[in-house]
Amino acid sequence: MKILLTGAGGQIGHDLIGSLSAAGHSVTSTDLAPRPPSHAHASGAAWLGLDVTDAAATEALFEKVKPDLVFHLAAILSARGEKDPKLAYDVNQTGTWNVLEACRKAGVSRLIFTSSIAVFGPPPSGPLPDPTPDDVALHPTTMYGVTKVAGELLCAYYTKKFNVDCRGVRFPGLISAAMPGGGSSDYALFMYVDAVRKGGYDAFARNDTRIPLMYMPDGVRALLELAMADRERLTRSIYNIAAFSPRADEIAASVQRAIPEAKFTYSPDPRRQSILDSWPKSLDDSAARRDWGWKPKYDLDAMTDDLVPRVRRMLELGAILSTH
Ligand code: AKB
Repeated sequence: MKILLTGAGGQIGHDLIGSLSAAGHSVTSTDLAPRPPSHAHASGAAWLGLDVTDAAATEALFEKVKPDLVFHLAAILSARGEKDPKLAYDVNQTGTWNVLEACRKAGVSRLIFTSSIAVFGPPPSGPLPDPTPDDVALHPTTMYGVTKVAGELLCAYYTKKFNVDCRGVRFPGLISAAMPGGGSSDYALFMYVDAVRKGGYDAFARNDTRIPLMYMPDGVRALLELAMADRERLTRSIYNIAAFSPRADEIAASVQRAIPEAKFTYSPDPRRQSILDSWPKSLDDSAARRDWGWKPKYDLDAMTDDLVPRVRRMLELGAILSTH
């Protein structure tokens, strides 16, 4: 299958490109930035420069590549988006519009949209239900969340109106052995990275912070399984997917199983903490389980066991690359 990725230089692209190439697909990776050194493992896949805010360039590239399937990953995440809401609007909102239009014009039949738990926020009537189901009133508190809600609606609109089969997942905070970029959920990954490289971490979140999280291999598998699911089995465009929802101090305890000397402290940053507090504590993903058989493989400790050696390798490789 001919597959095109937008925003391939990010955390999801890093793992998704590898899985797609290993499965024998022809992959075109696109991003505003050149291929990062961390993506050297995917050097067999084509890498093209693309700014999704440029409608003409996006259409021309989709017309040239004519992909069968597109994974739209380009986005400015929640914390960075609050620093520059206009940039978040341009990339996430206009960029998604441009990608959908490019799919429609180039006859791309299937598009995978990556939404987020950031679409949720506390409704005026009280806290979000726990677990939070797919269909609650959406009250995002960040520009990232606002644009993801609009993207979800556009996705359903293009499916109905123009037959671009757009489907997607609402990702929890994703954790992998790659440096994250500008998310509020980044505290969770830094508990691993800084435990390995510095012997501990001063988290920007309270110790009792609890949001849905997922290990990247499960996240990538969810994208692939949803992409390949029969349309007839899907009862909605966008699905909640869940894995585990630990408190920050439970993540610390899990890391200490692998690195007993690691020390953790908590200095909540009010801006990022208020974003984290606005998100669901856990998700109800029963529709994804029912419609396309979604099931996570990793719980918190299984992730820790797999991730710690990978973070060690990532940091060693980074040190090697930076001295050459
Ligand atoms: C973020 O923190 O902004 C992202 C997300 C949960 O979508 N990781």
